[in-house]
Parts: sequence; C-alpha cells; structure tokens
Amino acid sequence: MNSLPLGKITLFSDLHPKLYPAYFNYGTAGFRMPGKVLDSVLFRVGILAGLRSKKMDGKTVGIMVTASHNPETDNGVKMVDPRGEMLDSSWEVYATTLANSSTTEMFLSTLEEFVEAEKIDLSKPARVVYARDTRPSGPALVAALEDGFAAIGAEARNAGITTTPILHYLVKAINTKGTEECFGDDSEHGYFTKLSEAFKKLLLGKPTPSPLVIDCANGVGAPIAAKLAQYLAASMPMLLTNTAIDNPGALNNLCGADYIKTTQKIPPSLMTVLQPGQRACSLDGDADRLMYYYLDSRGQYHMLDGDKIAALVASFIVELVKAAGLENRIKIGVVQTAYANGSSTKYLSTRLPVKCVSTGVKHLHHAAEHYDVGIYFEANGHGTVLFSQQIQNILSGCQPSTLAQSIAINHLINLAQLINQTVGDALSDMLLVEVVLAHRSYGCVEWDSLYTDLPNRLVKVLVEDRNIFKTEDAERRLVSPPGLQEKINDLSHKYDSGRSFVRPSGTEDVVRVYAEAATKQQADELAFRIAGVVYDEAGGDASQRPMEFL
Ligand code: NG1
Ligand code: ZN
Repeated sequence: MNSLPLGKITLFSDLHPKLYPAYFNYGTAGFRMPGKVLDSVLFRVGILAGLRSKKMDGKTVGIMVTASHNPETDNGVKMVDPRGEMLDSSWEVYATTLANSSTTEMFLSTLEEFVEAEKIDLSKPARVVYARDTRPSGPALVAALEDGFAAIGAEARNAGITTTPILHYLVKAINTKGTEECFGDDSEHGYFTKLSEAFKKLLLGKPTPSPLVIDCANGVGAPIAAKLAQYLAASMPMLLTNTAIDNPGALNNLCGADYIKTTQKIPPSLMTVLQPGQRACSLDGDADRLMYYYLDSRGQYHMLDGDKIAALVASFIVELVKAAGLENRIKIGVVQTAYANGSSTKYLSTRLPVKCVSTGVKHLHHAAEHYDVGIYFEANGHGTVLFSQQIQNILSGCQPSTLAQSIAINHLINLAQLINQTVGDALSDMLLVEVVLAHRSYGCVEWDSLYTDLPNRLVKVLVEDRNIFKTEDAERRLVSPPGLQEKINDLSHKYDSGRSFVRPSGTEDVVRVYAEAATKQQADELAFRIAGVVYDEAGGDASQRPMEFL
C-alpha cells in the first residue's frame, strides 16, 4: 500500500466525529482532558501511531490510555517511541493539528499533507502495542483507538490493563527482541521476572525488609503490585491499601502520590493503618510516580519525595562506582527541575554534577542521557536512572581485582536490571529504594536525615491567558510579562532562604507559583504574595484571586 486508504479512514472517521469545540493539545503528558470529549482524539491517535511506526521502519510504537494522577473523570493518551521513550517532540505538533481538524475532510487533507511532509513510506508495516489504566472511560476510548488501528491497517497488540511503565517496558522489549540490547521478555511475566530476580540478587545476605505499606491510589497499581508481590514472595513483604479499582470516584481521591505531594498529608485511609516508624509509599493512577512517607515516634508526618529518592539513590550509586574502582571511567550526574528542594540540590551538588532543566519528563530524560549513569527525579516522584549501553558493556566485561570490586560491579549490573530505564516506574523505584535502605541499614528516619527540606509551597493561579507567561533559564526566570520577574525577586529577597519562580503549567490551564523559605509560614506567605502579584498582572475574575493563607 503506497497511499493512504482514504475510503477506509473516511468510513471509520465518520464514526468518531469531533463533537466538541475544545482545543486539544498534545502537551508534556500527551492529550489529557475529560474522558467524554476524547473519542475523536483516540481514533486519530490510532492512525498517527500507525504512521509513526511506518516512519520508524515498522518498529513497534506504544500507546497508553491514562490520565495519571488526574481525577477519575479525566482521561488521556500518550504515545511511546520505539526505544520506550516519550514521543519525539516534532510529532507532538502533528498530533495537536490532527486532533483539532474539525471535519473528516479536514482531517484527511491534514493527514495527507503530513504524510508528504514527513516523507512517510506507506508501504512499511505499522505495529503498535497499547494498554489502559482502570478508568471507567477507558474501554470506550480503547475501542476508538482500535478503530484508528483498523483504519490505517496497523498490526495491534493489546497489553490490557497495565501501568504506564510496563507499557514502556513492553515497547522496548518488543523492539530489542533478539538483539544484543535485549531488554527482557516482551510480556508482563518478563517484566516481573526481570525486576524480582534482580531484587532478590541485590538483597542476598541482607535482612528481609519490614512490611511496606503501599497506597495504590485505587488504580492500576493495585492489581499490578499484587502480581509483583507474588513474584517477590517472602523477599519483600507488602501491605497493599487503596486497591478499590471498581469503586466509582475512588481513583486518586484523597490518596495517591499527587495527593501526598500537593497536600503534604497522609491519606486519611492510612491514619489507622500506619504505625510510627513504618515505611509507606503512594503510587499515582498509572503507577509512574512514587512518594514515600512515615510517622515519627510523636506521630508526626514526614514526606520523602522524589528529591529524597534521588539523594538516597545517587549517593549509593556513587559509592558503588567507587568501590568498583570505576570512578574515573564512569561519569555520573543528576538531573532535576526548578521544583527540586533547594536543600536537595545543595546535598547532591557536593557529591556529583547536578543539572537543572525545564519541567517535563522528556527534558529530564534527555539530559540524563548525557551521563554514563544519569539519575533524574522530579520532586513529585517521577524518575529513573539511566545506564548507557557502553557502561553496561563495561560492567559486564570488567575484570575485578578484589572481592569488594567484584561485589560492587555485580550490584551495579543488578541495579541496571532492577531499574526500569525507559521511564519513571513507581514499582521499580520502590524496589530500588528498598534495596538501598537494606544495604545502608536505614529506616525512614535515617533516610530522611540525609538533609532537611526547606519548607515550600506550590500555588495555582487562574489567569486569563497563561500563554503570556514566558520563561528562560530552565523556567527559573520570567521574561514575560515584562517587569514581573523583578517583583518576584524583590519579594523573594525579603525572606530567609527565599526562592520562588513562576511558570505556566504544561498540563493544566493555570500558572504555577513555587516558593520556598526558611520556615513554613514564610514559604506560604511568599507563595501567596507572589500569586497575588501574578494575578494582578494577568488575572480575570476577581473571585479567583488566590487567598492569603497564613
Ligand atoms: P505542569 O502541569 O507542566 O506543571 C506537571 C508536573 C510535572 C510533570 C508533568 C507531566 C509539577 C509541578 N508539575 O506539569 O512535574 O510531572 O505534570 O505529568 O509537579
Ligand atoms: Zn502518572
């Protein structure tokens, strides 16, 4: 087939008309909107994924139907490139244009222009693998996606209900099958086997961890963590909570990683479950984010976020590389965003190079690829560690001269297996944390004491047009509206250790204000004062002005 099957696409497209005037934008998290408006978008993404596969010489492309930590009524879709990574940004623009064509006719002509511009060889095969989370709107959206596959003639594999990171794993496993870079068996069984075997090897000779409470956000993490528990058996005792995937409205509601990070509170459902000193963690709705927390002996809540995970993991890897005698051959680095707590940046910078990039996983991932071992975590708990192929080859070919070196090298090899290097993976990251805690003989308190977080506050501001906000320097400075950054600086300087920045969200129609300062009261005050200034500059309806919270 050397031209688009226009007749077939028309027939199917008429079944999935664009009914809503909404503007669809393929942002940092793909398309994300109320589930009910997404039918036409899913159909078109099905076609686009087929074309992406053709463009990539018939390699398998992934599609995940999820809205992550958003409320249950939202849904979304994102594409995964053949190496298991996020869709190439140049295609995000095409996705947006195709999703917004108002009629089948316009959709077809845009599609034809796009095939021409990208010089897509339509005779190539199209292969896709797709999955969804547990949202009630998922089945209908998947049906629309499947119509897209049928319209373009893609060979489609349904991975069922699974986590975003497992879908990324499958994409990479399928595309590396039978090659030197084989990522693992291309099945959920392959994923669980890879993780659980590496975990057991890394814990050999260490005491079994005490039971870990896992808040599954009433989402897809629940059935998947339950399966993982079977593979890990007695090596990792887990207490799964918030597993009610069939309870309407329960997903991400008063629980989950985003609730933990944004409210800085323990989920109410864990109040009676969690014992002082016991480790707990929360996944988000598609299980790619992870937050840890605990109650101290006085019953006070402490959060161990993505920054604390980065600090724990980075210092462990630095030590292993030294113990392996490879510190001159392996360049390790950490990547953060402006949301990283100032104390974490200080802690990490004394140990290894730290780079700050714009918000969004793709920026972190790409920056981490510049190191031999690149560690990246967003404060919100999304992150992973990348080991370059060259380093993995060096590790497996290494001739250690001492027993200590040999042990350290084996640990590094097993870590590279344990970590889902395609994308942040709450379950893989959780096992990583447990490994480091076991090796260090740390409980939560010792881990928490690596450094003390600066109190911080994140505030959303509803403005008329968030597009007038433009930033530079990894989103740490506003260049537009003019003069606003100076006001932010003046206010920040009034507070001890004050730091603040303002940027437009990539996933919500809001502007975000982040502030940190020496005390909680100061951080709150700074955030709300800046939110007020932002609102006065660009807001609309006065009832939406952020209220002072002191
Ligand atoms: P936006 O809405 O652009 O702030 C949010 C998160 C990001 C990232 C994306 C993608 C914060 C402050 N922002 O982006 O870190 O995770 O969603 O899901 O947490
Ligand atoms: Zn997520």
